Amino acid sequence: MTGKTELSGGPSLPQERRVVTAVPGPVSQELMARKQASVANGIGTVLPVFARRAGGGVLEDVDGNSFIDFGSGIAVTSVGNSAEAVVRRATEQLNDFTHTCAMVVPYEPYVRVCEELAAVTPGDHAKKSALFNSGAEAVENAVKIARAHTGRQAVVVFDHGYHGRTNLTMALTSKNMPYKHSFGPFAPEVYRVPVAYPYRWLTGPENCAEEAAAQAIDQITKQIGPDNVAAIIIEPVLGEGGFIVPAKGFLPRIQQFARDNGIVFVADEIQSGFCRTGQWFACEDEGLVPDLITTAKGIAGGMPLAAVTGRADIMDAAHSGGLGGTYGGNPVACAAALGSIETMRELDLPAKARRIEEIMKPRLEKLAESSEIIGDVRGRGAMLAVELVKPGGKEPNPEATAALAKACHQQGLLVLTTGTYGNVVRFLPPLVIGEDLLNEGLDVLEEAVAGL
Ligand code: PLZ
Repeated sequence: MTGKTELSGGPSLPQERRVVTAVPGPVSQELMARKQASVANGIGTVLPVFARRAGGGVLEDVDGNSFIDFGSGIAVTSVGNSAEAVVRRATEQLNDFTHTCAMVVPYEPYVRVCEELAAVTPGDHAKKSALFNSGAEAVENAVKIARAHTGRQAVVVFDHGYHGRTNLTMALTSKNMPYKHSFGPFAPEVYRVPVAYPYRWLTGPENCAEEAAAQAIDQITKQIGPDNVAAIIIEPVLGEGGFIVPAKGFLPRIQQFARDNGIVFVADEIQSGFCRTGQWFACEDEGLVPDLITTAKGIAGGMPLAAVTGRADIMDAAHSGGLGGTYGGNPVACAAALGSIETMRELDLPAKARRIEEIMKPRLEKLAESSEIIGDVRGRGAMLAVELVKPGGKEPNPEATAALAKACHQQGLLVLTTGTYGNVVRFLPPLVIGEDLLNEGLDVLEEAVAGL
């Protein structure tokens, strides 16, 4: 159909769920034995099958099983695992050159990605960007830039926040297991304050935004002193913390406080950005224009690329030569990003994400009505989740969550869990997934919930 080879994960890959062996099958089991012998234990596995091809809405394993993909490699392959424009542009770039080091000899695709970032991120002020390899690296650099700009040191983050696994970003990340345990000491001058988590706010969701903002601002004021704060960093939808959508009004209040006190407001859109929530960036939902925005994951269709984008005067606070890295803004990754952004525009992926919500959310809500262990359904666009609790209350139910994920995996549906309490099943389908597959995935989920 497309002239692509058999092994391509592109459009030639059958868009179907197919379970032909036990999960994991024999070939995956053999590979797993080799993994255990040669790969460090610290590198975990969610679904113990080995990938052979992936694309559209499916992932095919080495035993010939085909899974409906509700994970997108953790919100990365929004355009699919081998989108045509990504493959074409990255291949052309591979043929031209793989690397010069952007700090040694620059190249046009790097500049073009920064121009695109200025165009697609919120706000029409003058913007600049710097490119890196991973989300954690982008967050670290946002902190460096904010410190250079303000001449201050303290960084404020939130309960349930996740920002990465490097030393500084471990300090910014809230959850001990598995991210921090035994890996300290952590970077200093990091302070954590409450976030407006409606489902678990003690006085109920109604006053959550106001009370949480008041508490956060009070703690910053009393415990740190706003004059000492370089940056406030928040995920507009908290990803690893459990797909928590802060109660409406919370984010604008925090941003206003930052503005009033000369603090750089950083939106970490590494998971929520690039069309995932039905808008180009999740912070647009409440009309926020962050000073800096960190992106990665969805930006480049699976190639490693990350960015800090923001107000030109803040971005320029770091001295010449003060930012960089050998591979940051690799030309092949930049070409892939241009293909990814082109695909997002051409296919109107924000609209696709909204359509996914339209299909999924009512079915998830109906499922929650019929099940006493689904306590909450939340999220926006194609960043949706259910929070599982013990019957009759709100006590987190990580056991049922793990069992549910496993039951889905056995039936050929790849889902991921998340959450501070390990009790959230999250849904992050590629935005290009077919509606039939989406519905079939929901069928599998419903049966799995019924069978718990
Ligand atoms: N900020 C908001 O979601 C990465 C983590 C997976 P890197 N989230 C997935 C895992 O278990 O390691 C993430 C994020 C937000 C920063 C990061 C970090 O991005 O590209 O993984 O470094």
